[in-house]
Amino acid sequence: MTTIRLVQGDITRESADAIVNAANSSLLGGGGVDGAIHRRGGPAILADCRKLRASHYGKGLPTGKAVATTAGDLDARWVIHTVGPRYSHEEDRSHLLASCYRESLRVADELGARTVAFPAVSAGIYGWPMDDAARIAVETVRETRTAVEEVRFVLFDETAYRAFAGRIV
Ligand code: AR6
Repeated sequence: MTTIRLVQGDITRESADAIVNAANSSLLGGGGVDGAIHRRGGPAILADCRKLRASHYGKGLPTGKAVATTAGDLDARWVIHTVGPRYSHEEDRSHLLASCYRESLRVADELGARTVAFPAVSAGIYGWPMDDAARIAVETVRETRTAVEEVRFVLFDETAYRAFAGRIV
C-alpha cells in the first residue's frame, strides 16, 4: 500500500529517496520548481542532464516521460525529471499529465526508491488549473501499482495544499 502525504512548502527542503522535478523537454533547467531544484541541488544535476541529452535523449525528454539523475546537494538520492503537458483549452491532455505520475513511479521502482516527493506538475508555468491537476495527481497515484511506500505531495502554497487535501478525504 502506498501512503499519500501532503506537505505545504518548498520541495527542495524535503528529505526523500527521490524528488520529482517538473522539468521541460530540454532538461536544461527553467523557472518554477525546476529552477529551485537546480539552484539548491547544484551543478551535478545539470551535468547529469547534459549527459542524458548527449546520449538517450538527444531530442529532449518527451512530454509524459520521466528520467532520473543524481540529486546533487539535495537531501535525496535521485531527482526524477518529468515533463508535464502545457494546459490546453482546445485539447484534453490529461493522459499526459497522468503519465508523468505513472512514469515517475515506474522510474522510482527501477531505482528502488521508497519515498518520493512530487510537486504539482504542470500547475504553475504550464497553466493547469490546480483543482484538476490535484485530481489527476491523486487518482493516478492511487491507481498505479508501485513498491513506493510513501508519495508525498509538496505543495508550494495554501491554495495548492487545499486542492490536494480536497482529493484525499
Ligand atoms: N517547491 C514546491 N513547489 C513549487 C516550488 C518549490 N520550490 N516552486 C514552484 N512550485 P512549475 P510546471 C510549484 O511552474 O507548471 C519550468 O520553467 C508551483 O507553485 O514549477 O510543470 C520548467 O522548466 C506550481 O504549483 O512547473 C518548465 O519549462 C507547481 O510547483 C515549466 O516551468 C508547478 O509549477 C514547467 O511548468
